[in-house]
Amino acid sequence: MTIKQTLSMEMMKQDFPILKRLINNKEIIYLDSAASSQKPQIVIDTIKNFYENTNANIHRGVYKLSEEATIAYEEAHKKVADLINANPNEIIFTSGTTASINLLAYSLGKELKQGDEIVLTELEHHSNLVPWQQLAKEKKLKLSFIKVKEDLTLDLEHAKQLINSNTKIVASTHVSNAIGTLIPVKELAKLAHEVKAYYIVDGAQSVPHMKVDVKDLDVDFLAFSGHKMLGPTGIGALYGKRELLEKISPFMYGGDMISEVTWEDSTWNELPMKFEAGTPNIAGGIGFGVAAEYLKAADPEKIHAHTKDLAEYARDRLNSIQGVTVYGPTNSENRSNIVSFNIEGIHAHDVASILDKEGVCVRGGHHCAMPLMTKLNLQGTVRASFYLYNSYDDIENLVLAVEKAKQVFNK
Ligand code: C6P
Repeated sequence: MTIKQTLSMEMMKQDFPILKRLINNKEIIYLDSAASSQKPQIVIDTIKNFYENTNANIHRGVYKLSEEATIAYEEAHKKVADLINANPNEIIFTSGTTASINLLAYSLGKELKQGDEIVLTELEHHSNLVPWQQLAKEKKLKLSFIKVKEDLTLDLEHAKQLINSNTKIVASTHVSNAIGTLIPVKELAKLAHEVKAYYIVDGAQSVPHMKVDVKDLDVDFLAFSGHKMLGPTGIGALYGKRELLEKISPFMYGGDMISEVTWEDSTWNELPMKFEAGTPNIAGGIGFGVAAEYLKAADPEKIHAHTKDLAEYARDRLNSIQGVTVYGPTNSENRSNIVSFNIEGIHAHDVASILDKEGVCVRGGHHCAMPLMTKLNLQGTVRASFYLYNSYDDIENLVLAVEKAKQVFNK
């Protein structure tokens, strides 16, 4: 099976077998791709085919199966690199965004000393907050947060005040998974580099949805997850500029990441193996590569335009329902594919459960962004997130399900 070029978004849905399934005799309206996306047939087939025809460990055997597995795994790095305009040796396969950020907190953390500063934003997912928070506690570093303004966009003036000559790391998400705000990462990269700090981007919600060019954005590190971008679970990537990956310490020690080992000491393998200790998720990596290739063929700019159109339409439709509050930046330019909302008087979890009965899959809760929810004085929100297989019909179903939830709760 080959990847189709320039797919129309409507045709795309046919590539996702799970979307043909009926639950309670209803078509699945899948609006939770920010949590995890569905997988196209070609990714599913690639993984099955690997286990049926190629399965062997990589970088070890001299026999045919191992050679083929090694080539496919290395090609997968190239496919993922191509999607973000990186070089294949700048792509480290990890188990996902969380693992990539923890790797950085460990490896960069070794360079930091008491009094150094880390700057994050108030929009971070726990994965890009807790590793830095714990590092700061351990090493007595100063941790500060760039504020979110009233209009729910990032306060760049505040960023300028916080980032100073003691700042060693600036880390931000690219898109808020909780309220959908787009972050001006190019500007933050400039501010970080002016003081010679590293700039790290959590791309979990951007790489699946838009053109992310690491050279153009000039980010030092970018973390993202395969399962949110049509790939399998348990695989993701850390991009790092080559000279930085060469400089920093490995995170895990063991097989495959070494060059030479004596009883006393060891030297490290070349990139990306230096950071890929042990037998990796080979089938997952190969599936991830095919997912990246599929996304590139579908065109990230078109995906962004499509999902943003859907999100804007959903906002309008939801805003027209009495008792519904939609959150997110007031200016559409700063919004993405994510629409967060509440129905007055109904807990987000209850809304999500009723929507489920109508076949509509959404997430309700704090979205792993508890400090942000506290700041916004919210217990949680209902979140609909759109992807390339969604359509305007899905939004009409969402709206009907929201009306139903209001009826059930007499609102
Ligand atoms: N957000 C959501 O429903 P992992 O779990 O490692 O693949 O991704 C973590 C992560 C990091 N950063 C951002 C911005 C994210 O959105 C996520 C995952 C999911 O919003 C699950 S909490």
